[in-house]
Amino acid sequence: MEPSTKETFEQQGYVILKQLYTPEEADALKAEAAAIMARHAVDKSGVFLGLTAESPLFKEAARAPELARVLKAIIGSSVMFMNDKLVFKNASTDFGSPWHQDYSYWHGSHKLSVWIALDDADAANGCLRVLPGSHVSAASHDGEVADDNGFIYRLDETDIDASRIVDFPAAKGDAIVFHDLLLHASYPNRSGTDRWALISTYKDGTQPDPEYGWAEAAFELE
Ligand SMILES: O=C(O)CCC(=O)C(=O)O
Repeated sequence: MEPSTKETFEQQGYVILKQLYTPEEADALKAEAAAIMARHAVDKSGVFLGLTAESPLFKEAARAPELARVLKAIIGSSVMFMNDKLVFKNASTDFGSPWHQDYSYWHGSHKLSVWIALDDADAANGCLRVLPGSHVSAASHDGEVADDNGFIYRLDETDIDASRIVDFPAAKGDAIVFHDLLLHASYPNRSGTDRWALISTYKDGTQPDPEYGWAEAAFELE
């Protein structure tokens, strides 16, 4: 028998959703993100937080029926959207994100992130990389932080067993839902063109947490 979505998630720490959005929907989200960012000063970190807070299109995407179905299968019936961010790599912001667990950034209850390709992504332009099964324990994040690229919590590359890494080459619209202890990173973008991704974070609405200032647009999925 095929493992269920929840079983796969529990074993690997992630599940892949091919074409969660159509290429046209991914293009529309990218255009909307570009318009939002044009209204703001955007720094070189390659991260812009809070798209759903500004855009009904992003709110619609955050509660897409297929996504809600998968999140409820993993989390249970009370699923809270917390916030989203655009992680944009381009010709000038081209560094690979270092290995890390998102849990380091928020603590509290465990959360799920959904990384969604807004451009086709592969090893040449910075696709996501994950370490299956690494979500079962918290790792020590004592990597060197001297490059000014954000990601204050990170592991040294040498702490990662390279033989276990799985790359996630994605067509735009593909998504990966992952546990906040799953170790992940991305390749540098050596292509000179865009590699934009949307990352949305969700939690079990029944679990207590501190007030998170970053979760300004939180809402419960229907
Ligand atoms: O798309 C990427 O480069 C990964 C970004 C990431 O892991 C994060 O922002 O937590």
